[in-house]
Amino acid sequence: MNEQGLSEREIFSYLENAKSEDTDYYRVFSSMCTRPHKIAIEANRLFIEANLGDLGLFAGAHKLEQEVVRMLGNLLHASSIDVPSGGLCQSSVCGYLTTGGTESNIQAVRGMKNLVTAGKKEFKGTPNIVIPASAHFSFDKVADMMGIEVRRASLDSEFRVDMASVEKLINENTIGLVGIAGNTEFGQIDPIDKLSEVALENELFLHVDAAFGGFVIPFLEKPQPFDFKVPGVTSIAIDPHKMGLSTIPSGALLFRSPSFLDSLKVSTPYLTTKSQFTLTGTRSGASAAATCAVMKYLGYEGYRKNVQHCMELTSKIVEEARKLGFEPLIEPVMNVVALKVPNPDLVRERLLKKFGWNVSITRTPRALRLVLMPHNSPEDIELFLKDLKKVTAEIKSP
Ligand code: 0PR
Repeated sequence: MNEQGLSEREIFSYLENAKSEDTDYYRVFSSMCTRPHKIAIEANRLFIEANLGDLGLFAGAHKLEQEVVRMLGNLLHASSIDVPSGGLCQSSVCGYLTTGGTESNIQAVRGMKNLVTAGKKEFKGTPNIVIPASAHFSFDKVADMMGIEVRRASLDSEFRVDMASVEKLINENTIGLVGIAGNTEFGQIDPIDKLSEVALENELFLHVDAAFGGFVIPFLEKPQPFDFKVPGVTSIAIDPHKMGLSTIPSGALLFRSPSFLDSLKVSTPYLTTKSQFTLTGTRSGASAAATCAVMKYLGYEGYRKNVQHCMELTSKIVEEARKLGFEPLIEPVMNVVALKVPNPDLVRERLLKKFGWNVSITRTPRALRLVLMPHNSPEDIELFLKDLKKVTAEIKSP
């Protein structure tokens, strides 16, 4: 730090300089985040100092958080849950706003572990969870932090978790299963109803990672079952800072039962509240305000239009890519496309270096991964495909 402060002009010129190195989401097909909605930005500013780590001081921001949990509960069919309202819960759902999918996934598994431990179950070895091989790398952090073995089930030819593989991996030390509703690389949805049957049969928890899909699937023409309507689902991660158009950091974790929140509690003797069930202490009230505002502003109709836009872009890119001879790995389920192109790593590099397109690559098999987000337009797709054609032709005959 410098001894004497800089002038406002100097600071902002310094900041502008740094900002010029950021992308503004133009030509970005690699991100699951997007520009926040203007309403979310305004609401965020209004609550910039609010700390949800000390609820007693920020009762207004806390009300907004509870309202978001209630609205998300409705979106995810929490009405089908039969738990008493009040206490830790908003109507029939319990949960809180996290920093994103990573924190939600960590806390969901921590809840499973604490509940099983409180039930005094004896383990013959390390407790484990069974997750799909396609799960987000946040579960590597779970494995690292929590003394839990993370067992990865293989995928079927459509990149959904293979149920036979899940059943084979379950043993007497298994505490829970994870299904993904909108996996990071392919946008595929695991068979949540089948996972639910197995979870109920074996008395296991079932966490659904809908960090990306939570704001997509309910607005598709034919939504697949993935939420609390499915009886075995015990928790859901859903991220407003992805397809929810809120500001970063905005995640949410919802539980079917208040016992989960209870199991996460630590006492906070000198705060305005007696206990805390969140992972982080100080939390952004601005994020709660932003999410609340954008959800109320857009409503179901607004999000439906948002998803429709992204799905139209998805259909367009698949249709046009096929004309160039590039097939998708699967028929897209949501706004994520993995295209089979020759030498995808080189194609990716050249698209970026020559034309400034940001795309990513799936792990296995390697394919060109495109996430079609609200910041993309039909014109972008046309330009992108022209450049893809040039780049792939060049690679074929250098
Ligand atoms: N679960 C799923 C299914 C996800 O796709 C992600 C993130 C997470 C959990 C973790 O969420 P947080 O990163 O909010 O903790 N998926 C994207 C990914 O890792 C996140 C992302 C977003 C990456 C924008 C890059 C980017 O520019 O690919």
